[in-house]
Amino acid sequence: MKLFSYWRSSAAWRVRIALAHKGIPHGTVPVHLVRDGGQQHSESYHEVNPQERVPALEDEGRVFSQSLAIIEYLEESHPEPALLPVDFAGRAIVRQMALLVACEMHPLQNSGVLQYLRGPLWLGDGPVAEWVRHWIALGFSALEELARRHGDGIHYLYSTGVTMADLCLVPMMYNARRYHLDLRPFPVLVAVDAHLMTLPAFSTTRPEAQPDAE
Ligand SMILES: N[C@@H](CCC(=O)N[C@@H](CS)C(=O)NCC(=O)O)C(=O)O
Repeated sequence: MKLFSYWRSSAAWRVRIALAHKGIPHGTVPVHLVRDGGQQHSESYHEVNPQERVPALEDEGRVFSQSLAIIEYLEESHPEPALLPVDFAGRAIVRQMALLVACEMHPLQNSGVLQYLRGPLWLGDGPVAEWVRHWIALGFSALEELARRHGDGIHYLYSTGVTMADLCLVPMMYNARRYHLDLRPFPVLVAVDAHLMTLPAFSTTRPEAQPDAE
């Protein structure tokens, strides 16, 4: 298995955590999202992922993109340890939380989106950072409430074990800190993030521990 990744990509970090959590051996191919005008736009990477984004996972000659689709693929091909609960309702709640982060929050701060704000829309660094903080805060408000309803309030977003939702939370918390979001309104998320970062699957895959980290 081969993961196309960028050290600071939160979508790629989700997949790195899933691979580590399940103990799946793999190689990593760094794709620098800034250097050379963005290596994701190179001809060779376009062959890997026509969407020109990371992550992508190559397994037995097939390539998959979209972090949550990759994680579901890993879940089905390597069921243990599971990242989804056994009951249907539990699975729906975990996917609800994961999708809230991956589909509602993350796309608004993707590097391509921020470049568009800075470039054609002429926004400076200050307003761009404010844009990122605004959308993270809005998403976190809902996630904090969901975590209170469905989690143990201190260790995990859902129930009493690591799920796909936790894989989405930790990289988003990293982004929130990168953009200096005030995290005081989200004490449950802060506690869960702190606990998850004590687990090797999360800590060993953090951006700074990547071979391509700058
Ligand atoms: N929904 C996608 C998001 C992928 C994505 O936006 N990746 C970013 C890095 S976190 C990227 O490759 N950006 C490069 C670009 O927009 O040119 C997923 O979950 O995999």
